[in-house]
Formats: sequence, structure tokens, C-alpha cells
Amino acid sequence: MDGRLIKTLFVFLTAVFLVVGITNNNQACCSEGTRMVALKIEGMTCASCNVAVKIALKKLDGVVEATANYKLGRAEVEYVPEKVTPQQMIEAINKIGKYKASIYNGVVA
Ligand SMILES: [Cu+2]
Repeated sequence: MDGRLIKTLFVFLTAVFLVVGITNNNQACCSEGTRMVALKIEGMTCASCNVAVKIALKKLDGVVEATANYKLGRAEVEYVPEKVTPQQMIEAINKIGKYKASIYNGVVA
């Protein structure tokens, strides 16, 4: 293969990856029928707390994505409202025993 062909191939593949990446992102962050809720979580002190909270949330059937941030004392959850409720998320976090969760500023988006 000459250099020009390789270069063309490279540009083509980069474009394909870019398009696939953008499409996947859309699906991951904004699936149809899901909602976002922010939870206030007291008692998180380090990165391990982020992981513990995230794992507890993702164990719930109906939780699509979850992130936790101990610095903000906050978790954000994308979920399927027909399968799981914010109240169940709060209970799952409280059950860990170290944290106290509630709806963040009463916001359910
Ligand atoms: Cu910790």
C-alpha cells in the first residue's frame, strides 16, 4: 500500500469512529423513556465513597447510569421511571450504612 492510500484509510476510519462515538453518546446520555434525578448524599468522604454509592445504585433494576461526587455530596442517576423510583435509590444508599441520601433540593427532572 502506498502512503496516500493508508492516509485516506486512516481519515476514513477516524470519521467512522467519530460518527459511531457521537451516536453511542446520544444513546447513553439521553435514552428514550428515562429520567434524571439528583440525590443529596451526606457522609461521602473520598473516591471510594463515589464507587460504593455508584455500585449500590447500578445494582437496582431500572438504573441506566449513575455517578456520585463526594465533593459535591451529590449523585446523579438516569433511570427508567416504570422500573425504579428515587425513593428506592435513597433506600439502597442508606442501606450501605454510612450515608444519608435524600432528593437534592427536591429536584426530580
Ligand atoms: Cu470514602
